[in-house]
Amino acid sequence: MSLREMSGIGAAVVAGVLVGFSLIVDGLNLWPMPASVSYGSRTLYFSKDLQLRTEESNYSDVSGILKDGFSRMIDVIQTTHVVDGNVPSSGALHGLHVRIFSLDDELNFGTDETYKLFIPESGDDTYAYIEAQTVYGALHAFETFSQLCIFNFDTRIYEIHSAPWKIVDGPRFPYRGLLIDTSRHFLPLPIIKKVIDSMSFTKLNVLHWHIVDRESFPIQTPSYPNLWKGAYSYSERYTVDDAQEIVQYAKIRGINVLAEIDVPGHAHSWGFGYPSLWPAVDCPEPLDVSKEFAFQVLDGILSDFKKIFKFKFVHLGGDEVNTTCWTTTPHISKWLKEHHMNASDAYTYFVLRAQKIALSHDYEVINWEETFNNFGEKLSRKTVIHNWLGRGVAEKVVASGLRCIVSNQDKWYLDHLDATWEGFYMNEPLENITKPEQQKLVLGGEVCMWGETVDASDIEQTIWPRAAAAAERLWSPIGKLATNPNQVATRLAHFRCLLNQRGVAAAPLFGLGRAIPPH
Ligand code: CP6
Repeated sequence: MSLREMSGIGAAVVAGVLVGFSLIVDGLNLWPMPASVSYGSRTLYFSKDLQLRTEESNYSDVSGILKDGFSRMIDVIQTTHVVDGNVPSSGALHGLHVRIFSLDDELNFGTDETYKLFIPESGDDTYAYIEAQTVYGALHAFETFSQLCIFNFDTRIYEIHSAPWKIVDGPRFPYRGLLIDTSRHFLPLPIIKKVIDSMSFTKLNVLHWHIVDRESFPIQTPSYPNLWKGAYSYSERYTVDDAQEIVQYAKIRGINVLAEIDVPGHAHSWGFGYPSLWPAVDCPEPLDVSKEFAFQVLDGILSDFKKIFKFKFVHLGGDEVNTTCWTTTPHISKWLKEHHMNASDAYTYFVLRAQKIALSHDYEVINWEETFNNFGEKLSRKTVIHNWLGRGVAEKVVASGLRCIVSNQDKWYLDHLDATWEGFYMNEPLENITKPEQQKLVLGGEVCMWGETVDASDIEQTIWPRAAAAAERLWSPIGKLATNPNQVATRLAHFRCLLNQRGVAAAPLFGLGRAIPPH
């Protein structure tokens, strides 16, 4: 099948949804594909006023996460269409009955995200039934349910085809991330919120917020209030309240926020507020390893972060450290000699000391892979290594007993505009890792939207739909994943259109990053 034919089928499928053909109603249009799906051949109908029932739940929803999630789902399916038709007396769906076993709404790494969704064929008082350990599993069930709802333009009501549905689902990996970078380009809060919304549509669960880098320091840190003098401008900054708002906005959608502060490289902007952190004005990176003040500032930032970012991990970077400024700046080279260190010892010293500070604030640490490649055996055993440079790294990391997150740049870097969705789909985090105890150490993966070449104007269409391809890889069990990406092109094209309908500027599958399709 040629590319052109393929995109033609994508369009036909969308037309199928719009006019209510039964063409697409065989469960193929869920994204990501659930772990287990079965369905029948009956149709259910609903218009407005789907009810939420929660009796038999242990969870009491004082925080409103369930109720809000339910009304967001209703909004997302009803804002796209004017739903004003009458529901036939037979086959009416009245609502969703949700049963949640866990009492609390704590969200963190490893929170149970499994759910079961049963949609019966019909009865006197027909309710879909959701069971989940936590409210976050129930949110995933709502998302799956919303993807089964098909608007009928003739009757102007919603239909659910192929009932009864029985879906038993949960994630393949506990860590399913997306990196955004607010240092290279400032991203206004509404844009970050839109990214979070769209992540919830694909069941991604970690927003890796690369907040600070060499270009700008946009966040308020009360312990060292001059740091955000390194922002691009007075208004391009995040207050503590803004950051808390992001964390809360993400939390009620089941998404953790991983804060990154990348040291000792990638930290030029710290010195705009505190110039003594630079080795020299004309040689400003990495942070001055000889100064106690550098570690005091890091300690201050992490104590500020601990009040905002409740995820059990913090990311301390540690990549791309060029130590030239340490050896060429007289006071630092003197300090190195006094401490019997060469530049690479000093790099090790800085990263290990930064780790200790984070551990003292009760964070576990994620570091980029160079730290492992250079001095892996010295790292805290609580370290998670974040791969980016190459493939085959996860293998070595887990063989050494450390945990790993996979983001190899050849496949999962969204800033590589020529990286294709097929490449995103086919990137397998467990490649060459066969021992079950080592497989468990691969926490998951993350797609990275570095900020040098994107901003609020184009971040959405650069992320989507390619991030969705990775999201299925990270969610669906290996047996549900296509062995050839062509097998999922139509379903992904359909999901891409769904994103568009929900106001997400997801690019065409055969648009971004591709040469003009052949005729
Ligand atoms: N910024 C930081 C970056 C990158 C990294 N760290 C990066 C390097 C190479 C490519 C894309 C991004 N921009 N802090 C590497 C982890 Cl190709």
